[in-house]
Amino acid sequence: MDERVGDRKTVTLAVIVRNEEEGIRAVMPRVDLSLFDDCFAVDGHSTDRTVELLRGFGLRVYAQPEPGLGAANLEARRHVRTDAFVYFHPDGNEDPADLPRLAALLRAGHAFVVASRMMRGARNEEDGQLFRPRKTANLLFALAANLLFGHGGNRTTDITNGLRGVSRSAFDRMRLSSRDLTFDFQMVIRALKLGIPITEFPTREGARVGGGTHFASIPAGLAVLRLLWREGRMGLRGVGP
Ligand SMILES: Nc1nc2c(ncn2[C@@H]2O[C@H](COP(=O)(O)OP(=O)(O)OP(=O)(O)O)[C@@H](O)[C@H]2O)c(=O)[nH]1
Ligand SMILES: [Mg+2]
Repeated sequence: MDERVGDRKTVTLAVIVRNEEEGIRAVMPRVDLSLFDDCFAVDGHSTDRTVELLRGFGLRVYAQPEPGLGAANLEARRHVRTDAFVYFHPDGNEDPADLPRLAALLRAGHAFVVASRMMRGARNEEDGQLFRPRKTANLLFALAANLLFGHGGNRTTDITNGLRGVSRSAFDRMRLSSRDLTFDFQMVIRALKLGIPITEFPTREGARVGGGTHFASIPAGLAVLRLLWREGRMGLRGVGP
């Protein structure tokens, strides 16, 4: 729990997006913006109608100054004025029906809340397949992070799901620096190192609606491995200068 337990916290929705016009058309009508005290988007210089569509849904849209998913997430933090905020990606993978639960947990004072695709009751995009390389890699990285950095029973089951919320104070304590796709994993590692409780609930991952992925699996896995190495070298409780 965060400092002022019992107080009702204010929460922002931060939509993180790059070239997702089909996803936005399909997903944003199902997002209840009234759940949040503030809503905006951070766009990665989309070349399709993403920005225009988001403005049509009443969102302020900020262009990220540096490239990369992590850079977009850091830019989002600069515009948050509420106690906590939620990252949401309207490409079809994330279920807008999870947003009330995320907002409620943050309002109740939970410092870091992750929708997990890997726990009991959840569904991952590879479930139902015989070979699940992405899920297996994800679970192995989670195991490594828990063994290396977890303490006091705090643990992760899903290191990379982008649907998550965090209090502003917990986020600032994490001193995050990843500019690329490793940002989500760095958040989890820093929460483990700092003993910031990770609250998870099961989610069902949907299929991407349109467009293509921004991240190929093998380079993504290697980047995550390098991050794990760097975080290990920084010390089991170290979060950098
Ligand atoms: N602002 C911003 N958003 C990004 C950037 N890269 C990816 N995104 C968004 O982040 C979300 C996650 O990227 P995806 O390409 O869907 O990654 P993924 O979910 O692992 O891959 P899929 O299984 O294909 O959906 C999507 O909503 C993207 O539009 C970026 O550099 N800047
Ligand atoms: Mg996706």
